Amino acid sequence: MNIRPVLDPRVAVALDAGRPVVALESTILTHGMPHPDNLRMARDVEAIVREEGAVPATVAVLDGAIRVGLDDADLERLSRVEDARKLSRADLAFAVAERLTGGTTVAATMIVARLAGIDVFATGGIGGVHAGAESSFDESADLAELGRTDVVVVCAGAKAILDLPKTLERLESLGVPVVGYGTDALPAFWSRDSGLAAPLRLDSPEAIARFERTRRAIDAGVGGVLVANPVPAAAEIPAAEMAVTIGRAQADAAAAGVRGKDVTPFLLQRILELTDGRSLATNIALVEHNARLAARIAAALAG
Ligand code: PSU
Ligand code: MN
Repeated sequence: MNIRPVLDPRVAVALDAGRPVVALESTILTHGMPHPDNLRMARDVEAIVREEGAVPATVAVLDGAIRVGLDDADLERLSRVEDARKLSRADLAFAVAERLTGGTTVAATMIVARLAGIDVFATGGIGGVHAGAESSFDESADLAELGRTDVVVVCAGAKAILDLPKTLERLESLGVPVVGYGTDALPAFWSRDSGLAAPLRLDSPEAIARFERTRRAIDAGVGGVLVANPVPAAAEIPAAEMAVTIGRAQADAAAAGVRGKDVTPFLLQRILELTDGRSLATNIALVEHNARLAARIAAALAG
């Protein structure tokens, strides 16, 4: 027996017709932002994808069903579920077998997007190698997924709470192309410039579509591409300013003994508190910006 994802009718029709579809993750909703900002963000992001002529497909697991494309009632419910799970690759089948409800991470959303036949996916920032990974071994499953699953992932770079040089090294080892969009610098989520160079650079959705078609023409099973789209200048918090806040949040996480999948949500929440909500406004702005670019890439790939 095959367990197929349940496609929203609008998503199914668009995929059948070869029209652009953009997958969206849901851990950002269940674990990345507080209610009701998370719901507003999810609605705005879907509206932006539609405005660009593509169909949004938010991915989540609801009562054990792998869903691709949620309606407003689903989004509303998911935005307030208290005990929603954070579902990465290791958790997906478990959530289905145990009929659980949860948000899918970048890794799990990539898996589901590929199963559904969706080529482009927008998120905020991917997970990566955590600071102190040389002793904790904490590396997000997002990296290995990028190495094996064929999806174009649009993000604002890796979160500056991570060890960015190590994250770039791992992506290179895994064979993942990292493309700065319109920039030579690797963006760092809240900031436009991490101080590190982006390994590759492309300047238009059409160029990204051409690159993606070329990758597939050379080899199936090429893995993901990471498109790093800098946060709009008006919403950015400069890296030097973020560094102090991030350092405090990391120290608090260590003192509280936070581990495993709780690390990322803890740090995001703590940074939100320490910046009085400014980091949240930046986070929402960059996700919306990524959704728009992802829709344009999906259109270029479909055209
Ligand atoms: N980006 C955000 N907020 C988030 C995340 C990303 O702005 O909450 C989530 C993503 O779902 C990503 C996950 O896949 O954090 C990484 O968690 P971990 O480091 O435990 O793999
Ligand atoms: Mn981890």
